[in-house]
Amino acid sequence: MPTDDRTLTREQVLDAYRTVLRARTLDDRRFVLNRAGKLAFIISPRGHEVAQVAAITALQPGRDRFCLYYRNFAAALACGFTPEELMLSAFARAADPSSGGRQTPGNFGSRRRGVIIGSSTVGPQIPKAAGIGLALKWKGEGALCYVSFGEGATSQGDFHEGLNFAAIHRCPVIFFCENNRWAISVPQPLQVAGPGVAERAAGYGIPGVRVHGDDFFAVHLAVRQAAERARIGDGPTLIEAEVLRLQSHSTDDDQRAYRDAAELAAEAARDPIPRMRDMLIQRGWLTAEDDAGLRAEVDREVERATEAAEAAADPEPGSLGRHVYADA
Ligand SMILES: Cc1ncc(C[n+]2csc(CCOP(=O)(O)OP(=O)(O)O)c2C)c(N)n1
Repeated sequence: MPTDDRTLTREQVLDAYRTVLRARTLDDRRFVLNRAGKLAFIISPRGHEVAQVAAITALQPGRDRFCLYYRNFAAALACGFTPEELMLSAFARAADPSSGGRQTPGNFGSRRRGVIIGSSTVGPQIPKAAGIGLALKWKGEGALCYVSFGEGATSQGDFHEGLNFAAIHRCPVIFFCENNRWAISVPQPLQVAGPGVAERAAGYGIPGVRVHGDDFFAVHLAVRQAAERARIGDGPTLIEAEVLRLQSHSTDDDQRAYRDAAELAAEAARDPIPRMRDMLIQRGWLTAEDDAGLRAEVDREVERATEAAEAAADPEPGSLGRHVYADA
């Protein structure tokens, strides 16, 4: 796969790396808070971060629309959510911008960033993105809709309906599958028939691309090319990024119960973040001292975000029915 040096500056790639570090550091902190009984439930992006940030870096938050899924913590940061906002959501505080503390953390929503809130159900964001894509095509502004999901979601009817509709109407949509090979405890061969996800694009007559999700430039290039096609009216693309699930499905799961210990150890040794750091060092874009400095800055940022979110107010109990029942 060619790299994509021509379109990204050193600053943009370092900025992306900072976002990746933010996602990981926030995730580590959320785990500690969960174990301390302060956060009820979290879903980790661990292993997916580089792919998520590389993809969003090829798009235009504020112009494009984003239908993210619950594992898209790093993607949400790349779309412009701040660490404090994501912590407000984790603590279910009133100031959480996604839902005012009402939704499961991981259902990201922000009107000004074009992030369209979803639900925890697997798959419905996919046909929704196809419809949004059609609306964007009618508006003729050259914007596109990006939608992400796991490989397990590709066995849902929603996936097939969404791809079919977007392909027929040549909607400007990027279907981005983060394939970590597990749908909770169900491995890919028991969930996805056929050789993989990218091949499914052929059934709808659209391009299907498979990329290594730990290769920042490869993911970025695949998404940029899909975006170029979408913006000139060439329709949707399906991208399958191969990623690692370095954590259990959620804090309510323990993957050691159903995954081989040797496989887990081998995957842990292939963590994409050190790989991205080494790539930056090899290019002369980062030194080990820069890296340490950056990590210390991100640690402080996450510390501040945690303190602010923990101290923030809960939603008013009297507002419990808001957005659920019509206001009297
Ligand atoms: C329609 C529906 N079925 C089942 C579930 C329970 N569930 C939540 S996440 C999940 C696994 C999805 O796996 P995948 O799409 O591969 O994404 P991943 O979580 O691995 O990133 C399942 C079965 C759900 N939320 N919605």
